[in-house]
Amino acid sequence: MAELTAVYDFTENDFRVTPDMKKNFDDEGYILVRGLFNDKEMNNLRKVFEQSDLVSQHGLHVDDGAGKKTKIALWTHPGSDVSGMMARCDKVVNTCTDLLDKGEIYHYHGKLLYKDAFTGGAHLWHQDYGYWYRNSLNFPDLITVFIAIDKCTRTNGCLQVLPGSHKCGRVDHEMVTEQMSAVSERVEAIKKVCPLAYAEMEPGDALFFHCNVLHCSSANDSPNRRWAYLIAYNTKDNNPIVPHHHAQYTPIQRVPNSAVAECTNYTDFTGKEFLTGHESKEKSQSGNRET
Ligand SMILES: O=C(O)CCC(=O)C(=O)O
Repeated sequence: MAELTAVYDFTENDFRVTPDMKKNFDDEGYILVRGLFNDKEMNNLRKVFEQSDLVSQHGLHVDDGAGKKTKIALWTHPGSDVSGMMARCDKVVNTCTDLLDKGEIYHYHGKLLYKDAFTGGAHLWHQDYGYWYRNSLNFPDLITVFIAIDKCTRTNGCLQVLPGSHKCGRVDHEMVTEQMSAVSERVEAIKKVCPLAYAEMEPGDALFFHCNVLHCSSANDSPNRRWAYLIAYNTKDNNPIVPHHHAQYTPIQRVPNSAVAECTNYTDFTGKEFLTGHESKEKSQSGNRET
């Protein structure tokens, strides 16, 4: 089984999206940037997720259909805690803007996916646009950055992707227990021409991927936690027709990269607007579950 090949190292002072990175993104649907966030920045982020009441107050558990739960906390706007600074900082926003290349982007939502040791559930094969499409977004002009909080390996349920699958366009999805899943016959057919690759990552690595890339992750049967912070951006020109549980166009209040390490707000989540269990159930009933 392959590993990702479009891999770059973050360089502190001169990092930018190069023509090679852009070509990789267009051809493969992703790039992996090693060390986008350093240890100091990641330790600062961990304080938000580990020492505040974010998980206990806002965490939701979704059945993965195999006896385990996928666990998620999801919010609409970035806010001004450390996770918000990450979502608003230049190195993330510029990279997403340049890779997508569709003009101004805005924060569509952020989420913590906390896959705990032995108990963390699977994410079934899907495209993010497979369900975001149902949020009245006309174009697949969205990008996600997956930031590894813990080491992500095959044994603790790292992301698995089908590079190049974004070129298939949006494929049909259906509800499987409580998750939206791409139709399995089509996934198996696409795997033959877009072979599966594992996104093994170190803490601070960031995977930028297009919203039509097919991806999944397996359950965590290992003794090692696998938490990840995912930030989704939509384009201003693709503002949803119908307001819903993710953000309408809202300009990003940009901050310099230094704001991530300097931020000392770990507990004030003013403005984030968390998805509640009630809203989540409603989405599920309309076939639009966020996982
Ligand atoms: O974190 C994971 O393992 C998968 C997350 C994912 O696929 C998603 O949120 O769309």
